Amino acid sequence: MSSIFLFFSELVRCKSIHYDSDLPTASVIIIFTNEAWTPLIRTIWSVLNRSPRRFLKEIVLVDDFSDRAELGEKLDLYIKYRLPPLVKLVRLKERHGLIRARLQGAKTSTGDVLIFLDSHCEANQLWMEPLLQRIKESRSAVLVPIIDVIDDNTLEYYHGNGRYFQVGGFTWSGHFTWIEVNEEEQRRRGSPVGPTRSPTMAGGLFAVERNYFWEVGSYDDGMDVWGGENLEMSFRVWTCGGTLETIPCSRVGHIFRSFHPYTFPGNKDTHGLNTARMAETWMDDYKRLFYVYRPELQTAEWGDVSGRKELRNRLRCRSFKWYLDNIYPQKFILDEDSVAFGRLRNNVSQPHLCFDNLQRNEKTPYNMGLYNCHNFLSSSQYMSLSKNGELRREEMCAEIPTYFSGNTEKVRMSRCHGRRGNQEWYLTQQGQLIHKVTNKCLDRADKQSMDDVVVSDCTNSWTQQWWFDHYAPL
Ligand code: UD2
Ligand code: MN
Repeated sequence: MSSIFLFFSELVRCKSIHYDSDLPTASVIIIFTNEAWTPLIRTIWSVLNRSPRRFLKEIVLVDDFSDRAELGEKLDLYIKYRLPPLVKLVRLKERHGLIRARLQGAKTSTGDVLIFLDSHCEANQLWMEPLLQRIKESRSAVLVPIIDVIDDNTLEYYHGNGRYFQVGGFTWSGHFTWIEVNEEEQRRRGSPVGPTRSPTMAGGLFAVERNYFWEVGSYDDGMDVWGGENLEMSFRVWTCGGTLETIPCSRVGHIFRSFHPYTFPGNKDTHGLNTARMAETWMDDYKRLFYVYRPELQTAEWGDVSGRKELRNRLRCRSFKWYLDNIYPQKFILDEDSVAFGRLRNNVSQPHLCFDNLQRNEKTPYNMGLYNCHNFLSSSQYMSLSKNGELRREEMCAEIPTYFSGNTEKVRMSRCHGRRGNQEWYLTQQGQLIHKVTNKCLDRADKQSMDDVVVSDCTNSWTQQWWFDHYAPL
């Protein structure tokens, strides 16, 4: 009942917003390689049907060298006989990947605003006006709609509850994540449907003023096929004077797929290589944390980024530290927001055992493990004791179930909630790590490599002495 009410009220709120009659025009750029016929056609028709003609200057389709038969002559004929002349098609003569395909689309476009879409989307009602209106007010705002889910099996459009949405974050491994809108931003934006600042964007669906797109450095054309360009653009826009915002009244559905329906020429890890280019250019010293997760990329062949660094200097962009402090202050910095970090080791007997996530999936809660200490600091053994007393990894914090009554209990890693409680620990001079609420100590006990780590009653035992690699100066 209440969610229906909320959905209704957000919808009404969005529909009651006034949009100017003289908004800038838009070129909608849809890139594809070997897209299936029906989602591509669905994307095109949803844009045609749901965008006011006076603002829709053109739709630019960019074929990134597809070889599916139906995308050849059949598509040419469909465009010629079934679609209005404002739909244009550019065919690339070799496979360029989505980054250079979008660059080609942008070069071809003549509208005031560029709106990029993936080739398996459905633009919803009133999707375009809120984007154009905001760009009219702020030409350096790069905008993303709310991305609704289209089921990849049934192709059904899920509308969500109409109110709740997340914005973009990132992991130190260089991946995009969805995060909550923090409280400060909820206050700053004023209305639940107001433009909401987002630290990063997913990448596929966004609007940008055409000249600003070029001014702020378009894309890194040294990036291949897929991946990484979204964080690159996010960090670049924020640090070089623009903003990145989610516009809640603009909604576009997207088919999220669990595989890539296209090849990666040369079987390259393009996401990794592109992200290394991004880290080298934009992350300053913080690239050290990216390389903790991706050590092999430090020496990989990600090519020359001097041109991108020159761009960064020319635009006098701010530092990555500025970005972290001002745009993503809630982001946990493993080695800066901590009183101690590194491997967390018990030395009582050989082999030394270290905390290790044992490659367990960190998206859901898991038990913390122990493993022989590596002779370097690998991501699987990286632990931090945060300034708020969390014993944590990037997003997951150690806790002990509150129903704990016996002598020993496993250490559970759950999403950090930032409210201390059962996620609060402290370190003693003797190296004990004590869980505050239960007053129990981390204990190696009789455990071996690959076992789960436990807490038990505090004693003077050496099995309860733990050492971090690094301690912050007091
Ligand atoms: C997400 C983005 C996607 C892109 C990617 C990171 C959303 C909804 N999607 O992955 O746009 O930013 O993250 O790079 O935010 N394509 C080509 N040539 C290629 C590969 C892909 O033209 O070599 C096209 C493809 O047909 C599609 C678009 O690029 O239209 C994005 O590819 P995707 O849908 O496989 O990426 P996705 O949604 O998993
Ligand atoms: Mn996609």
